[in-house]
Amino acid sequence: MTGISLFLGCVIPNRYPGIEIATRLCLAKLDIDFTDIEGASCCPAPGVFRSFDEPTWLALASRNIVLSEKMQRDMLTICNGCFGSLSDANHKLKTDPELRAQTNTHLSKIGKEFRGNIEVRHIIEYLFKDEGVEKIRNAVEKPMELRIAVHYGCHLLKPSRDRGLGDIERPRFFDELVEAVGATSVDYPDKMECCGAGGGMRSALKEDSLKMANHKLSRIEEAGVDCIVNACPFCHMQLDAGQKEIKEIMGSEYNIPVLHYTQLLGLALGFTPDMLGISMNSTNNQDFIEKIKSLQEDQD
Ligand code: 9S8
Ligand code: 9S8
Ligand code: COM
Repeated sequence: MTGISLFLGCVIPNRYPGIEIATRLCLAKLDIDFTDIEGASCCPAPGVFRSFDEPTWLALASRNIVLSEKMQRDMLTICNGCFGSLSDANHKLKTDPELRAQTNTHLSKIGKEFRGNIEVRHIIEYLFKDEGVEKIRNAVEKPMELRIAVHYGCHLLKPSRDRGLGDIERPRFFDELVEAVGATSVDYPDKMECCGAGGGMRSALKEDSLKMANHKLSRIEEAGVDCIVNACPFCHMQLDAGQKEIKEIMGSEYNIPVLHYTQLLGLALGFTPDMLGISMNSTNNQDFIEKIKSLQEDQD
């Protein structure tokens, strides 16, 4: 199999296009062969579709997988939700002949068939396993000497029996990728807790969902970091736009910058904050942008 296909999902192209640009710039700079998936739809979001109707979830997810099968490329996701949905669907359809036959009946109406011959990947485990920390470290042009709170999010690691990513209570692979760019991953209490957005929480129970984000943000604030780094646009939105909403609803005030890993990596690979759309966040910390610029200039 040569190369990968890039699955963008919904939130990144629509809400945080800077993350899409950052991903494209990083993949190209690392010489990773990637291509777009023409005609891809929503994965669909696991917390919503899978919870309501499994056959519909599998039909929609398998249609996306088949588009990548046609190109003979593994699928690269840059969102925990997309990874959870597509890799779980792929796994189920590969291992359950009955579900596969049912799903293929739906797919046949649009002239498609699930074959089960590709893998679904998440950019963090992909960079860690297939590219390696050493390659990232060697590619860094502007070490990002920042103190960082890493937020894994839930669907990257769970269900753990299917993910095979080792210790899910104290994982290290994401932290190692963060440290490869010259940063320090700062430990903080309740690091593995959910951001509160997933499973439809952010849409259905906004206040409860923000309570969870508030708890997480307060722990991160106490740890004293320059920014939060995540690998999921839902977590990104919750922790970024959520800071404004928390201020309005609960009064707690934060000003913690939030980056997707591809934006952090992009900075270390020499792209400017503007090129990576970092100021398109809701929580816009000008001091942070200045700090990055001066870190980048020092190394010129
Ligand atoms: S697609 Fe539609 S809503 Fe979303 S971003 Fe990630 S999960 Fe898949
Ligand atoms: S954490 Fe819990 S379910 Fe999830 S992955 Fe992204 S959103 Fe935040
Ligand atoms: C969270 C995805 S990343 S969902 O809200 O659970 O579908």
